[in-house]
Amino acid sequence: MSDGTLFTDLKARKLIRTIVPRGLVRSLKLDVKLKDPSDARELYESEFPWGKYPTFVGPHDEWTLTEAMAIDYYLIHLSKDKKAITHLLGPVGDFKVRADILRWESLSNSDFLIELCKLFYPIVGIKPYDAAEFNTARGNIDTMVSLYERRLKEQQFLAYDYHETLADLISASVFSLGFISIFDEEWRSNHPEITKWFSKTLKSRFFEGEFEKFEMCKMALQPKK
Ligand SMILES: N[C@@H](CCC(=O)N[C@@H](CS)C(=O)NCC(=O)O)C(=O)O
Repeated sequence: MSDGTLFTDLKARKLIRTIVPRGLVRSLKLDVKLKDPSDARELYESEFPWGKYPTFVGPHDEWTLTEAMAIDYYLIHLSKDKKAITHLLGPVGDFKVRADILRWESLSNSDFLIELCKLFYPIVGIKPYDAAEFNTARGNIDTMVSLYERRLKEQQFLAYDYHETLADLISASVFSLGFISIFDEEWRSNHPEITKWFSKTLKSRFFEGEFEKFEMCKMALQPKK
């Protein structure tokens, strides 16, 4: 009996919040099935009417989970590798580090990704271009980028100086959307700490199968007007 099913994006739709859970299932060798929601429409409609990814169904279908951060947390605890658990979630009892991990996870998974999508969608033509909205989002991104930058000038990774944690995995997966679209060569030369951190984090063993062929944009892509 498997430990459950992760409903994730198996069709390369660039659904950012699905990257980390998939990487965790692979790298931690979890006994969790991976399924695309399009292969389980009825179940998805009855159990997950909000229709977002990722979602998780426990063994025997007796319980479900939504929200990427909660799913990541649960998947990590399915691992038998105790060292990997503290590596990703912080040392047991160190509430300061653990709170900091949650802080960066949340900023990246919510505010930062939402603003980034306001730039990305008109670039790929998913949403119409609105100059005021685009410029506001650009300003918000710059403000939030400065928070990551300030932290990464002080230490190698966001929440822990010595190695990546779940905070870095979630944040780097969100930044990947920026690096394929707007964080171009010029931006990268102005943000060396973030670029170095991103390249290092992408090589994390917990991203198994996710970023093998990743390419950053040369020039920032422009919105379709
Ligand atoms: N609050 C949810 C948001 C999930 C979410 O919006 N996922 C996006 C992918 S990153 C999605 O399902 N998009 C497809 C859609 O909205 O149809 C979480 O943190 O997991």
